[in-house]
Amino acid sequence: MKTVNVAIVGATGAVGQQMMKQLEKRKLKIDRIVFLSSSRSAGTEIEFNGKTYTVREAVPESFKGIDIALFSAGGSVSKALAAEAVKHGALVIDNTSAFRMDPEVPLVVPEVNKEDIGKHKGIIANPNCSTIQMVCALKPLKEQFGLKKVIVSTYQAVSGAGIDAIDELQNQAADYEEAKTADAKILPVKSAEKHYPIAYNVIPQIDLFEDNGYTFEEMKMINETKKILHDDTLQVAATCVRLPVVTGHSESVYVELDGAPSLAEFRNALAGAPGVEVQDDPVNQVYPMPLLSEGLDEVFVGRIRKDLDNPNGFHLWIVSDNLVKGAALNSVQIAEAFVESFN
Ligand code: NAP
Ligand code: 3JM
Repeated sequence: MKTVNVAIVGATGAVGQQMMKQLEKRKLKIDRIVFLSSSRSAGTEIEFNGKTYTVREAVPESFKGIDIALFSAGGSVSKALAAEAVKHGALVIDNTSAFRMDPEVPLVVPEVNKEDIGKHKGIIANPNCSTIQMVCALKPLKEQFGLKKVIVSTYQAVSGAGIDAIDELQNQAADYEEAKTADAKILPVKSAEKHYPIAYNVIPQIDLFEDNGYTFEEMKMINETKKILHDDTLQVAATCVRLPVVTGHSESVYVELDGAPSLAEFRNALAGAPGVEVQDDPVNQVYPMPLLSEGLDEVFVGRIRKDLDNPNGFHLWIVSDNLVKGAALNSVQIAEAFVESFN
């Protein structure tokens, strides 16, 4: 495989740190790597592959000589700097929602729509974490049985909202009585008017509300799923909820298929899907959970059941590490596929 020069924008963040771990353990051959952040962390040192590197402030010139720029510093940073990176000849793999629905920008989960990488014009978008794990399971169902409708409720970890949200949960978690009056500044959304404690709580809001009553996180799941599966007619509804879990998003998903497979046929389709592992043995209490998925690459699927009323309906439970397959691993897989097949 060709050797590449890589930049990580947002290297000091929850996603950036996981990107470094993925690059350390996977197959992309790196010649030069630069670690970029805001001016706040510029000058601090980080370890990568046994060497010490100084974090630099991300500026347009940071991308000189860079082949692949992995962005995860928020949408405003991507909007300000992605075009600069492209101007310097880099391929941008963007982890934010800034460009995901841009028709010129492929939105890619390699196990699902790797071929879309070839359509890029300088930027490839990495989908939202909750979307990624869901489409990995939906793809084989769509291919084998046809997919008509998806209704999902998510149970999302605080690490999806960054390092400050992890700190907020851990600081509040010390005492139940204290949590009721806890100082909440980050969740549900830093920029929102009101904040609520997440310790000992469940918050049915991720990101800001849109005029239609859905949150932006819910609309991301709805629109991104249709784009990745190339199906505008697919019916999708989502309810996104934040839980006091550090890492690992869970999802309860109802699917309505065109066909009416047996439970065994449905399960086999999932078991054969790339990146998916079926963990489904209710008699022995085997099912996916966030604590068991932490640090792992797979999308875990369990609690597979036929709907009791609709022969075309099935229920499933999907869990994956939101910082691994939901963010860093997926971005690094896109980079690997790009270098291997599309460069
Ligand atoms: P985080 O832990 O809060 O880290 C934010 C990172 O962005 C830090 O490295 C920070 O640097 C850097 N940053 C902030 N402002 C910057 C600026 N003006 N210029 C350059 N760097 C800047 O957040 P995170 O969880 O890693 O998430 C970062 C972003 O990734 C999110 O906003 C979201 O858009 C995206 N994300 C995507 C997924 C996904 O599902 N694909 C999941 C989670 C997050 P300092 O250390 O200097 O502050
Ligand atoms: C901004 O769990 C989460 O909050 C989702 C991750 C996230 C995103 C995203 O990837 O969609 C956190 C903060 C964004 C965004 O819109 O880029």
